[in-house]
Amino acid sequence: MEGIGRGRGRGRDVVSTQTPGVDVAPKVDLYERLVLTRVLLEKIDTLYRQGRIHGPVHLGLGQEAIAVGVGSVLRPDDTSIGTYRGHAHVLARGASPEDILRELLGKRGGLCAGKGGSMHLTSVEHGYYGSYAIVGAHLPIANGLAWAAKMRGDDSVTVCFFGDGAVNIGAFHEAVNLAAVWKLPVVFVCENNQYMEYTHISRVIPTERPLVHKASAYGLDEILVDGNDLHAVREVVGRAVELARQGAGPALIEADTYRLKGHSGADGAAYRPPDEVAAWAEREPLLHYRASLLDAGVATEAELDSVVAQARTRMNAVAQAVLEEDPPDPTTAWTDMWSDGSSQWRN
Ligand SMILES: Cc1ncc(C[n+]2csc(CCOP(=O)(O)OP(=O)(O)O)c2C)c(N)n1
Ligand SMILES: [Mg+2]
Repeated sequence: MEGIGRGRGRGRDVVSTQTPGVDVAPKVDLYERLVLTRVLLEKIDTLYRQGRIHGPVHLGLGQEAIAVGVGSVLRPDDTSIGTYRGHAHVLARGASPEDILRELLGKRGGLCAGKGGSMHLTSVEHGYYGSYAIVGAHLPIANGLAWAAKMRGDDSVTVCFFGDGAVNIGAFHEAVNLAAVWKLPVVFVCENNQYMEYTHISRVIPTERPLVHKASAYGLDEILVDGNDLHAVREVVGRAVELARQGAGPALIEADTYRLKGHSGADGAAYRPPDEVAAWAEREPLLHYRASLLDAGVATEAELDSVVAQARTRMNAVAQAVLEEDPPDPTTAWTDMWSDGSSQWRN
């Protein structure tokens, strides 16, 4: 697959795109962000297996370039929203690994005061409007964020992440249709990791591509990007965000990727053919970006190894410190049910 595809309608002509304003030169700081994301996810995996995290965790190991790439082209006043597979997405908006781990470990200093957990990461402070466990439910909410920006008259943009499984949900079609009709500044990013839970997409979607082949139904461009290529994600999403900012309306982007582990921590993913897993492992995003840095001569193997070692040391220290922190005070069980902090029933 080409790194970038863009065409209009069902013709699917693939032409390269250049994004004004997005510098796609390989950069060590972007590798640092990818590595930090990877080691955070690996740490979550370890803590889950140690029985320290209660409730399910859904890791985006192997999908990091999408969250990092999108985060790198957004402004602080832009908003984003996603699914239960949201650790990388909130980190990419500027939340700290400390506050993310606090939330997962049920500590009072967590992003949601330790009361939300892995599937509900939210940080309005960082423009991240939540992780949604009901597949497809947040696409209309993304429209609301984008509509609010339009009402305010500012030029902020909303990015909505979702999985390939969401394209079979009614709310997906309602949201994309309304966004197109109202020209909302929202960029829909489908992380096509080829599976919805334990089912390959070919068993439940009649077209080769879950998202791209639906774009023309809404008068939108067909945009396919290699979601394991950080350069390509930055270039393609950066362009869509810029167009939305200028008032050109929404975009649908399908980012091809693969999760390196199971659907959730409890899933060993034995249903996936070993040769498929091995082929995708060779294309995983950190190897890809590392190779581009070495090819461009901007860093040595030793320097990049040191980035990984430092990130691991930092994450070990963060986890150790957070594990010793206090859980939420039980009296806070009935606070923060509403945005004003209260829990009074209202109708
Ligand atoms: C409306 C709804 N139906 C079913 C489920 C159960 N469920 C949880 S995750 C999932 C698979 C979603 O797959 P996809 O959208 O591709 O996201 P991925 O997990 O691959 O990131 C399903 C069916 C749900 N949470 N919500
Ligand atoms: Mg999926």
